[in-house]
Amino acid sequence: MVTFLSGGTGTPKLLDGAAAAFSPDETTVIANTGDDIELGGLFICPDVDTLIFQGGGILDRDRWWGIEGDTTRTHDALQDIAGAVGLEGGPRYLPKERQTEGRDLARWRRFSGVAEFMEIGDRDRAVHVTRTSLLDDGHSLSEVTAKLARGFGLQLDLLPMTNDPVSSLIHTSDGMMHFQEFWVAHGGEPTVRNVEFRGSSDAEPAPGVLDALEETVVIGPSNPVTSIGPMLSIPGFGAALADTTVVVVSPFLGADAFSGPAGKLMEAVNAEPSSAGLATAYPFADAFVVDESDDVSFDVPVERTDIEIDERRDAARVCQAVTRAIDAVE
Ligand code: FO1
Repeated sequence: MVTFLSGGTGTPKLLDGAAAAFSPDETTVIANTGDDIELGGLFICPDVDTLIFQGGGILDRDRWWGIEGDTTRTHDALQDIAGAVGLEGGPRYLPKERQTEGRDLARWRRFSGVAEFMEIGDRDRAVHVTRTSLLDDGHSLSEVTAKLARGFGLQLDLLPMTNDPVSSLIHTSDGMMHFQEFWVAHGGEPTVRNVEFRGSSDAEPAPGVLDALEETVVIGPSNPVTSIGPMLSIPGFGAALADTTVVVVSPFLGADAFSGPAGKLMEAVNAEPSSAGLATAYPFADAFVVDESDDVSFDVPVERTDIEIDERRDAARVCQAVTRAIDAVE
């Protein structure tokens, strides 16, 4: 049995090759929900959805989010209406008092849908309508995720990290903003001062998460700060990782991260923005997989391979290195 911790791009890419090394029936994936967002009343789980669409074979693999070939008629209509009524585009964070009203899960990540600042495809939106309606009907995020995963034909078990509101808020030189505001609306440009996972101290791991963390854990090449950081901020999560075998796949090729703002965010939390910083981010790691050109050293076993993942065979190669790293520890 193996458990992967996943954000929205790096680890899903690795999972493309996981079946070559781990049986899907014996694989659990715990997904980050810190960058979930409520937009125009719809609850959106970008990392969970990437994993669902990937497992269902319909992921837009150029962008690594959304559904391949999806249309954007509703999204385009929202821009047209906003223009017609004279409302400029851009994120509209709802007033402070509205952030803690209504659906708990949306605390501190609740945005107006006027001129929708994220592009939501039409079929993608249907998933959000379904998820939001099931949540309003009293189902937990775990239950909804399991239903969707089954419906889309996933073989592995997919768990959200928590059923509680944990919101990744980026404190920048331009003020505090939700992760999606920082990343999508501002292109990850503002200078980051601090990263906060609001709500995490009151959050609990979702059902099944602590059991899954008793198995061998693989932290894929995801952003240590905003993809894995929200998980580590939940009480009990880090302690569980300290008690099991953890193999970390580096998301860094030298000082360059594979995707997203990992390097910049590492610096903001005072960790070196390279593989060397992973020892700070993941003090419980028992082994690392790094690029063959990376001369980083750790005081635990290190496996080296070409860790760049463009195709399934690359992912399979990195997964083979993960199995060697597990063997070196267990
Ligand atoms: N990323 C973008 O850069 N622009 C978008 O308009 C956008 C829309 C979007 C809609 C649904 C979804 O599930 C993901 C979406 N993403 C978009 C990706 C997302 O912002 C991040 O890449 C993940 O949250 C990071 O894992």
